[in-house]
Amino acid sequence: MKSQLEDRIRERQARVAVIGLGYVGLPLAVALGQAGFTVFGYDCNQAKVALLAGGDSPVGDVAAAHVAELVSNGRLLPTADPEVLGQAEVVIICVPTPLTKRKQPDLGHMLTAVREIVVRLRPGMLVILESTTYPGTTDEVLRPLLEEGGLRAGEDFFLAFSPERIDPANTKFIFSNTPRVVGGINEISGRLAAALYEQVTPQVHLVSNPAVAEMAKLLENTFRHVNIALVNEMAILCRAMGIDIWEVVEAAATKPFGFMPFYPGPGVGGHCIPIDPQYFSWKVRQYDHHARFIELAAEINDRMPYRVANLISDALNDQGKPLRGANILVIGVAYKKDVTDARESPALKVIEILLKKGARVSYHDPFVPMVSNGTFECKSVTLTDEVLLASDCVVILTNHSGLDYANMARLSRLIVDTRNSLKGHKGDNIVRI
Ligand code: SAJ
Repeated sequence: MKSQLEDRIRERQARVAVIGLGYVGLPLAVALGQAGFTVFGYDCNQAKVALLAGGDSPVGDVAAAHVAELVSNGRLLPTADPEVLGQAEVVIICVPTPLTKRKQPDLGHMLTAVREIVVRLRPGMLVILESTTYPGTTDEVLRPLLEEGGLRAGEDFFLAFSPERIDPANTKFIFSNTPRVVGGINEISGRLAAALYEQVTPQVHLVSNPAVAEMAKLLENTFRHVNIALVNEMAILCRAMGIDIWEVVEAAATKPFGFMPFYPGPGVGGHCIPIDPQYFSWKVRQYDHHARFIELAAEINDRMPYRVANLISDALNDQGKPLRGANILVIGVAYKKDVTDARESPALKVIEILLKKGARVSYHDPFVPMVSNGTFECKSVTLTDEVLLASDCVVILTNHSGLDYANMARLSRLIVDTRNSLKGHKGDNIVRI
């Protein structure tokens, strides 16, 4: 049965609503608008909606010019009014799925979105969840909630899951050239969701149900989480043995098959890698299993900020200086290079630890003008020779492009490099992770 909705999707006439216009939802909304769809961009954040309606972009990887063009030609309609959901034929949920303080899945944003959909759900609508979550969420949580209005999933309306694969600041792999995985609760749901993504991505990989798609996403990110932990542990062991881990990884990476380089760092930040694997380990415990790899990896990655603080303390000690009262200049607080996001950044943990030990900490990050994590709040300082010379220790936590690392190596009394930004530089003042 070729549903009317499938025709409208393939003709790009279907009205689409995207819920959540962050680093996942906005690139999707822009891609759909550029493909010719009319897109309601719904976000509860009025300030963000106003910014978008003014033709600006709150997401670094989305050009304001693209937003402005779509808003002016009526393809993208930013709004904070959930009523628009009732006018859509396809609704895509792209809201955050963080962890609670007890490291358990927090589906609050998603459940709010579902409640706003269910009261406006009409026969023939397609609902797609993109937010990363544990296997079973679409079928066991979304489906019954959406059916509370009396419509039957898979028959009266359609339901699927398709994980986002946005890699912030990645200019090589972007929305329009990254394949999609799609899983519907039944054949028609999968086919409709696949038809939608076929309009905006090069390859759609249709799987048999939402749980496979949910699990594929968790495998993707757990793969990174575990391998980052492996190389962090290797770094600790190599340091104990006086071996340069960076040289080791570079050498191993010459193998053209069966190896993928990961690099040590001050810990794992962002809203995905430190979080998504915890969704999986939480779920498997319901089956009396323990995802030991994930839990061990989290333990290793979570310890890295403390190891960096100890590295700084030991390096100062070698110069006869206590950490207490030392002037520490942090270079980079974003969770990874060339992004403006400091959420879950390990740099915030390192700063918190140093402050608790009595150090005086300032930071420079051209991408992040101010940070606060509840225990401290500070603004980025201008990076000058004077600031470098006045620091007892400079510590590189995020290896942003465009910074003058050679000058830092030259002027710093002591510099701790957790990102190999000083590769090729030598000096007794340089300490590497
Ligand atoms: N990190 C390391 N060593 C590494 C790689 C990363 O310490 O070798 C650290 C980074 O500095 C950062 C954290 O891990 O603090 C996460 O970095 P990331 O690039 O792995 O993760 P995200 O959250 O920026 O983006 C990832 C995507 N990244 C890649 O595929 C390269 C992808 O997994 C997902 O599309 C995205 O998460 C998501 O939204 O799930």
